Amino acid sequence: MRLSIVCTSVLVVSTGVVSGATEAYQDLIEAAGPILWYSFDEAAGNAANRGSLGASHDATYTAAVTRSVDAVGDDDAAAFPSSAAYMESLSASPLTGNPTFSCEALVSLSAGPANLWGPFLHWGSGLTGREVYFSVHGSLNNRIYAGFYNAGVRLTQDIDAGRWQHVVWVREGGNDSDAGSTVYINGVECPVQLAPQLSPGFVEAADIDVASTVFRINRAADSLGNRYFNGALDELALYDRALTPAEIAERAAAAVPPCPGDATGDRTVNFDDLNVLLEQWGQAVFKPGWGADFNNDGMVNFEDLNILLEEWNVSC
Ligand SMILES: [Ca+2]
Ligand SMILES: [Ca+2]
Ligand SMILES: [Ca+2]
Repeated sequence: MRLSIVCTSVLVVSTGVVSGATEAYQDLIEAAGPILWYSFDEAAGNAANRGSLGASHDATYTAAVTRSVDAVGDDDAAAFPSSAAYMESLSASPLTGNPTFSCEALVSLSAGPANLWGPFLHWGSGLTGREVYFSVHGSLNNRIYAGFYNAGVRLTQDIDAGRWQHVVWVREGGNDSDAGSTVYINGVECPVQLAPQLSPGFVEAADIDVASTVFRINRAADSLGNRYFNGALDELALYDRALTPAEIAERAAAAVPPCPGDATGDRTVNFDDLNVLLEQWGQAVFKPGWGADFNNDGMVNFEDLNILLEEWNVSC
C-alpha cells in the first residue's frame, strides 16, 4: 500500500504527474515574473537564467549533471545523481537579511540516497541562520526541508519517489525560523513541523541574516562534496515575493495535469493502477484525491473503478 501521497485536494488530482514541463506551465512562470528561472534545456554550455536578473545569473553545470533528462515533448530537465553533480550561478543573490521570497520547482526524487540537506536551491554563507536551504531533510531524500542553516521546517510526511511533483516554498521575511514558511505540494499547502536533528533548530528573526553568495543547486557553501539529494529538477524558479495560494494552485494544475485512473504516477492507466485500487478498496483515503480516489470523494469504491475502466489503457 502506498502511503506517501500527501496534501491533495479537488484542485489537483493527486495522481497527476508530468514528465517535465508543459508550455502552459512555462507561460505561467513567465507571467509571474521570477528573478531566477532555470529550464535546464541546454545540451551544452551554461543554464540560461530566464528570470529578471538576466544573463548575469546564468549557471554553470558540472560534468556530472545529467542533461536532457527525458521530458514531455521537446522539453528537458536535469538530473543530479551524485554530489559531484551541481550548478552555480555566475553572480550573487540579491536576497539578503531575512528576506521574503518563493522557490518553485518540478522535482522528481529517487528512492535515495541523500546526505546533509542536499539543496534544490541554496544561497548564503556563515552557518546558522545565514544560509537558505530549499532541500531534502538530512538523509531523507523524499522529505522536503524549507529553512536555514540549522533552523527550519520540514514536511510531516515523505513525498512520492519516482514521479514529477510541483513543490513550492513561500517564505514571509522577517519571521523567526519556525514561522513564515509555507510548503505546497502539487498546489496544496502541506503540514510542516520543526525540523529535528538540527542545533539549535530554531533561530529568532533578528538572527536570520542571509549573506549574499552565488546560487547553488545540489551544493552549499560548506561541506563541499557531502551535501546532496538524488533526483531531477525542472523549471526551478525563485521570486522576490510571496506567491499567493491561488497562483500556486493554478501553476500546479498546469505543471501537474490530472490523469484520471492513474494511481501510480506513470501517466498510463493499466493493471498497476487497478492493483492500487484493489489494495485501497472500500477504504477512506488520507485526503480526497489520494491514491485511487479518482472522483475526489475520499473513498475508493465502484465510482473510482468505473473511472479507471473508462480510462483503461489511456496515456495522459
Ligand atoms: Ca525544462
Ligand atoms: Ca499508472
Ligand atoms: Ca472515490
